[in-house]
Amino acid sequence: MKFQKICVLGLGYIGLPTASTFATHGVQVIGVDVNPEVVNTLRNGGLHIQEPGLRTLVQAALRSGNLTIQNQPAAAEAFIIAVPTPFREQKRADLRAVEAAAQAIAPLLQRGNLVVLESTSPPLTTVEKVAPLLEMSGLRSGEDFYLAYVPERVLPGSILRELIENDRVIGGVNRASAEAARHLYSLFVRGELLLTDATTAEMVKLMENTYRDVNIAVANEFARLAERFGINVWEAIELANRHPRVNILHPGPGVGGHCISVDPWFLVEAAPDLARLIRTAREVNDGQPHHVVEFARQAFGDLHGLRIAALGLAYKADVDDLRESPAIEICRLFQQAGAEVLAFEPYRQEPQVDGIPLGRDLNQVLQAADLLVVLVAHRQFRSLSAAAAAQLMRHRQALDAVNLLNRAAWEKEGFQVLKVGEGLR
Ligand code: SAJ
Repeated sequence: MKFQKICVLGLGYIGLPTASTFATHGVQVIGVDVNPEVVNTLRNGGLHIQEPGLRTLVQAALRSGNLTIQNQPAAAEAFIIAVPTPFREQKRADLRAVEAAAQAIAPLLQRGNLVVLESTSPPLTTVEKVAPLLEMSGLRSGEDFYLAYVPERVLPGSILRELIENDRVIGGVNRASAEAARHLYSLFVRGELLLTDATTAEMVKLMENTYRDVNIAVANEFARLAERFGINVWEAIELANRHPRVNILHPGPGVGGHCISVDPWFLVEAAPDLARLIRTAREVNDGQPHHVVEFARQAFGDLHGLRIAALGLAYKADVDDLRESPAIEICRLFQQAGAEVLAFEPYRQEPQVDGIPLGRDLNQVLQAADLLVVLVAHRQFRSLSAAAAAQLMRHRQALDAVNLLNRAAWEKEGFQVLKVGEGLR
C-alpha cells in the first residue's frame, strides 16, 4: 500500500508537526484547519503555536511544495484527524470537533482509503462514534475503507523528536486497518509500531496520562504532608527515589495542559462507579492551586493589597501553552484574595491573559513587589538573582511552587522563602 497524498485535519500541536513531517518525507499533504486565522498565519509563513524546531520544519514542508494549507478537507488516500477533544461542563468529553471532522471526510471517502483518529478520546469513540459517521458515505469500515485509532504520545517541548522516535500504538477496527495504518506511519516513525485493536489503543492512551496524573497527585499529597510535618519533601523524594523500584514525581502548583488534566476525566465519565482513585487524583491535582494560595496566606498573612510578582503563566516549563494552567489559576486566586498581581511570561507578549496583567520584563514585574511567586520553572528564570530582586522589591518575600530558588542564596539576601513541599520555619 502506498500513500502519496494525505489530508490532516486540525493543525495544532499534533496535527501541524505531523502534517509537516509527512510532507518532508515526500508525501503530498493537505493540512486543514477550520480556524481562518490559523490558515492565514500559516499561509503567510507564520506560526500560531511555539514548539522548538517547529518553525524550521513547517518552512521546509511549505518550501518543498508538499504541504498546502486549506480550510476544508479534500480527497486523499489517507485522512488523519488531529483535532482537540476538550471537556465541557461537568467534565464530559467534547467530541464535537472529532464528529465534525468525520462528517467532513465522509463525502470525500473512497474505497481503499484509510482514516486515522489521533485525538485523545473516550473508550469506544472510534467504533461507536467515528465509524458510523464515516459510514454515512455508504462504505463499510474495515471492509471498504480502513479505520484506525493511533494516539499521539509526544511531549510538548520535545514534539519533533518524539514524533519520530517514540513507539506508536496502532489500533485498527480490524487487522487490515491496523496494517494499513502501520504502512502510513512507517513512512517516518523510527520507534516500533505496535498493532492492536482500536478500543485497546484508546484505553492505552488514557491509561498513560492517568498513570502520570495519579503519580503527580501522590507527589502533591506527599508535599502537603511534608509541609504539615515540617520537613522538606524535595529531599525526602530524592532519598526515596534511591530505592531501586521507586520513582516519585515532582509536586508543584498543580497539573495543567490539555492532556493530563483532561484525559483521566474521560475514564471517570465512562465508568464513574469504577474510576474512584482516578477521580480522587484529579481532585487532588485540581485542588493544588488553592492549596498553594492557602499556604501563602498561612505564611505571609492577609493577602489583601499585596503586590505580587508572578513568574510564569504557562502550564509547565519551557512551553508557551496556557491551557488549563495552574499558574493562571493561582494568579486568579491571589487576585480574588485582594492582591495585585503582575505576571511575567517570557513566551507571551500580550498585555494581559485572562485578566492577569503581564509585564514586559522581569525588572518591571519585580519593581516594588511585596511577594515574588515562582509558578513555572522556565529556563529563563534559573538565572534570577536574589541580589537583583532584593534591590527592586519593596518586601523580601518569596513563594516558590516549583523548587527553583536556592533557599540559602535568597535567605542571605534577607528573603523569607516559602516553598511548596517544605514546612513553615
Ligand atoms: N507535572 C508535575 N509534576 C511532575 C511532572 C509534571 O506537576 O513531576 C505537571 C506539569 O507541570 C504540567 C502537567 O503536570 O502542569 C503535565 O505535564 P507533563 O510534562 O507531565 O505532560 P504533558 O501534558 O506536557 O504531556 C503528556 C505526556 N504524557 C505522559 O508523559 C504520560 C505526553 O507524552 C503526551 O503525549 C501528552 O500528555 C498528550 O498529548 O497526551
